[in-house]
Amino acid sequence: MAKKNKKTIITCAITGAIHTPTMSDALPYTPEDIASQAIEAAKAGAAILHLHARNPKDGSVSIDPSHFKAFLPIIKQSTDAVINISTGGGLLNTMEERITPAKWASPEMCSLNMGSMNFSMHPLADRFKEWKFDWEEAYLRNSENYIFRNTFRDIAFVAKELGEKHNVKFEHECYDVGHLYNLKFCMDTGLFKPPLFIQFVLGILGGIGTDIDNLVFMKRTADRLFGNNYQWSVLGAGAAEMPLTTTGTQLGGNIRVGLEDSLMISHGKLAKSNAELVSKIRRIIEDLGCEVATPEEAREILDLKGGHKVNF
Ligand code: KMH
Ligand code: ZN
Repeated sequence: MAKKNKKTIITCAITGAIHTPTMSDALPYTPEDIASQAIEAAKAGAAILHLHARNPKDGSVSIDPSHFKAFLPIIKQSTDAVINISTGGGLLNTMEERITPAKWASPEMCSLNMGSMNFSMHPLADRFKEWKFDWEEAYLRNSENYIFRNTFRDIAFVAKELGEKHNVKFEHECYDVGHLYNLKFCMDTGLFKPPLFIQFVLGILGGIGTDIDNLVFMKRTADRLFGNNYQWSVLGAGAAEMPLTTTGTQLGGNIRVGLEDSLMISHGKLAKSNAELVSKIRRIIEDLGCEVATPEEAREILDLKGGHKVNF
């Protein structure tokens, strides 16, 4: 059981690059919707906001800094939450392109994916017959042939461009146990300093599955590799979102929810918003005797240096 009074950091991943507008009317893709859902999620208890951008005309995945510029200042004005910008990009982007928004924004935090892998959403395409926008079906089907490229050289490049030059803290996204060993290797070569913030990502097609055994295996492996030098969080893709984040809380971890990772509030029922997902897990966390960390507490837990100057 989780220790009483342990503060749990909630990350909310607002829109991502997996789901498409046809799948849920709640998925935000205009700057106004991304901003208002992010602000509401922060009010509901999210200390970290993990953000991708989309093209406001059709909801397609965008790494154009102007699309980030359209919502980041609005979010910053209304919340103190830690802004975390994705470096995941879309299916066709190079690593250089993927870090363009973060290089411009210089946020406190960015995602950093810790290994190359298949990363596919193609089975989702068979669930829909009609599409809101033309790009959606091909985007999903093409992911069947997609390699999510995150080589050691790519990782070192991001560490230099964002970590070293912009003092960005990373959310190290680990989709399988091998990614923890990649991270350990990189840490030993001096790329990253503790405390690390590791996101265990379970349930992506191409990564480790959502079994509780796998979460325990990831945590035990990370304990062995990083000892006290890390903080961990867990996300479960799709239907596993609430069950796995509940288990993660019980194991003493931090958690991530949001429409990027799951569109469902409960089995078969679409969530109305990111804030609804945050509110639900917040209630569960509090029922388990834990407290939700404020943004300031999250900064302290993750050793985010004060005085970081963002560029938005
Ligand atoms: N949607 C997550 C499973 C990133 O933004 O860098 C993967 C992700 C990647 O969050
Ligand atoms: Zn993401």
